[in-house]
Amino acid sequence: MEMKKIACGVLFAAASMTAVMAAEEVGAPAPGPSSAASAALPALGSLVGASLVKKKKKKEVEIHFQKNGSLLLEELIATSGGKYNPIRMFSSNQILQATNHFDWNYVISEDRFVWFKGIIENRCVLIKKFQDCSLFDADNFYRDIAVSSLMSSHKNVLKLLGCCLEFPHPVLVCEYPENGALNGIRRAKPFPWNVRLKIAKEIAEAVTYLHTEFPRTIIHRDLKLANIFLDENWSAKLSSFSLSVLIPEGESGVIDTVCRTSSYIEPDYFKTGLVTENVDIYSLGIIMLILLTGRSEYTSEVAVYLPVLPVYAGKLLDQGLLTELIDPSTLESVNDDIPERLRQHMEAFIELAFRCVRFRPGDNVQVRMIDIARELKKIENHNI
Ligand SMILES: *[C@@H]1O[C@H](CO)[C@@H](O)[C@H](O)[C@H]1NC(C)=O
Ligand SMILES: CC(=O)N[C@H]1CO[C@H](CO)[C@@H](O)[C@@H]1O
Repeated sequence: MEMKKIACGVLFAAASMTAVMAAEEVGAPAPGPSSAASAALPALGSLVGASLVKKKKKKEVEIHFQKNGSLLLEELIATSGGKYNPIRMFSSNQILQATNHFDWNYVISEDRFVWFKGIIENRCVLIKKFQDCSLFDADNFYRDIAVSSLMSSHKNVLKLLGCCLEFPHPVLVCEYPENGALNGIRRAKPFPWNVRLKIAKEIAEAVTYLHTEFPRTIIHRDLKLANIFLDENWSAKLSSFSLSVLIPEGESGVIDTVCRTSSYIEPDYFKTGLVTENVDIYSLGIIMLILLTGRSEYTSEVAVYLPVLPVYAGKLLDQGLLTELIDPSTLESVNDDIPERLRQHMEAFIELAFRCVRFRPGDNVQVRMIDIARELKKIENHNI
């Protein structure tokens, strides 16, 4: 509580200072004690048209900054309970320069956001700009920044370096993941089974942290390949917290709008709007099935909201057709039988994925993300 007061105090002080400065620039009398403003007036009289336009633009930028800054602060306080790190602010000039004015040649990935590769201060960065905003209201933008910042200390989260609030919508600046987004990469570079297993484990660990480490449980709600990046060492980096939801204290879920943003949507949430940890667990199960099978392209609109992949995988598995289920590029050679050890790992992995999507009838045991992370680690350590 004390933290909150102090933080707000600082912000209000900063905001009223900016207000005074903005008023000076257009020559309007500043509210309150006006000695500074009137001292600035004679100088304004001699300004030429061009620089007035420039100043006006500067004023707009400052107003964006001010309003949006206070929204960000509110979001930070809400998500962190008051204990948050300062967020570095980049200027719109830095962003425009780094991306050559949001040049499409700099784009490395795109869905609801456009991700630009840029260089700021001799360092490669990933710059994230929101594109289709119909799904989002202002809270979503600031939540992304606030939760990314909270999560940035985790080694499997795409680190937020800072943001820019001088555009109509915030722009995020993140560390640059050398191997790009997982959705783009799969087709370009097939990667082996152990990497896939590691990605699943690392994402489960990052989400466990999200669910358990903060004053209130936070649900990501948008786990999908497009929101997972890979660094130069193929470490998974979770990103994009704009749809994340805070669960009220003492509750296990909260009703919210159903965001039809992915094919990984948990059926109960889809029906009722109830967001619980299961929403993330389900999506992780789908991600695991995709990693295993290499299949994720849903083409039909209908299929998107049905658990197609679990049903499909279940059928093949019931017929003992593991070889047909798995992505051939996980194996050394297509003709090889799966070695016994590998087969065991894959079966344990798929069993776990089914627990996440709760596909097996009668299997009602509630799992938590931390259990999934532990099981994946066991498989990775050949400890099954
Ligand atoms: C990748 O691994 C190498 C060797 O362990 C390490 O020096 C480097 O910092 C790692 N890169 C990243 C981005 O973590
Ligand atoms: C996301 C968001 O709320 N952005 C706002 C930042 O501030 C400007 C100016 O006040 C608004 O127009 C944007 O909508």
